[in-house]
Amino acid sequence: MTDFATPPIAPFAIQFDADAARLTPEGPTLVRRMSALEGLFADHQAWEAAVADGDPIVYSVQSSPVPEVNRELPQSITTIEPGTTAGEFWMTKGHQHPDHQGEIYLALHGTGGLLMFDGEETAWLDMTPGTIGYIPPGWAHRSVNVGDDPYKFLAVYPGGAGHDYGWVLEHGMGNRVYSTADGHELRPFTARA
Ligand code: PAN
Ligand code: ZN
Repeated sequence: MTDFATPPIAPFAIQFDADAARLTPEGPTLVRRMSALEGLFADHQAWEAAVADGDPIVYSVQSSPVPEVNRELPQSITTIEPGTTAGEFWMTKGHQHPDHQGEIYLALHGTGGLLMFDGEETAWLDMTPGTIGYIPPGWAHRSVNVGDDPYKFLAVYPGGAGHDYGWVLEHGMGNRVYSTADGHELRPFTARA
């Protein structure tokens, strides 16, 4: 067998229940409430009001037990609750992988979108069940729930890629995603007010 500096984990099976949007065996689950999204919505006062009004869960991420280390390939299922803050759809924080590596998302439930930004150009993919969104190396990425139901997707990513959230706070994502009478609309990024 190849001599790795850090020995890989042993082969094992993961049960993927698409209906329940669950991976078994389960690894850690991360819950992000509104207070964790400071500085991300355009309307800071509306964000503060939502934190004061029960600090709702915006999204959760359930992982399999594959570790986030170099050469391993972890998976997770993210569930974004439906909602808006001053018209801006609820979303993930968004991040850049410091070690620029690609990632795939498979949409499972609901109606979402995958917003990507490489520092100059923005890309948007509509995500409905069955869509695989491909995130190329070097593109920061954020998921947005643009529907009335929870939006759920599976992510598979290189374990050593890392997650840089500061990059998105500093550079934004190129666009913001707002609710409109007949769906959603992307508007140019504005710093928060
Ligand atoms: C995803 C994301 C997950 C939560 O697993 O980490 O959807 O989004 P934030 O990490 O931006 O809070 C992924 O892209 N992993 O690399
Ligand atoms: Zn990622």
